[in-house]
Amino acid sequence: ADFSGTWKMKTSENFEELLKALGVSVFIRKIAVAAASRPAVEITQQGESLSIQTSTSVHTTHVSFTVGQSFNETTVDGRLCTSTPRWETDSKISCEQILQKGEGPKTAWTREVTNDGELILIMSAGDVVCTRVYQRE
Ligand code: R13
Repeated sequence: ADFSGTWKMKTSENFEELLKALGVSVFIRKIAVAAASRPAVEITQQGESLSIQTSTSVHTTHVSFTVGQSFNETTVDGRLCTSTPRWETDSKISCEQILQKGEGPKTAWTREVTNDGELILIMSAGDVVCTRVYQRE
């Protein structure tokens, strides 16, 4: 599947609950939630290699990885982890995260491009699931 493009968020569910499950304090959470309501997501892809930049006014992340190969990233609350992305279907990447230090709820994400051209990002922490839907700009 083709994940590349500039994506605009359409809907988001449970993002604040996700941060709460990760132990982010209410003050910081409100800042993060406000910023995360208007992200700019830019994805480039060459075969199995993806580069994803997620920008907001207060916080920007950039990851590059090849599906099937572990890489370092940070969890959404900013903790260093080792991530292992794999194809769940030919249009869905599923990625488990293992914290490099300390303990916390189990975290993971999936990204899927649907038949109607939407990008669905699912992030989880323990049993809390956050779903964010994007459309190409
Ligand atoms: C700030 C510092 C505190 C921590 C944090 C976490 C997340 C975010 C901001 C912050 C934001 C995340 C946006 C995520 C998106 C994901 C996506 C707790 C480290 C800077 C407040 C804004 C947009 O859609 O892929």
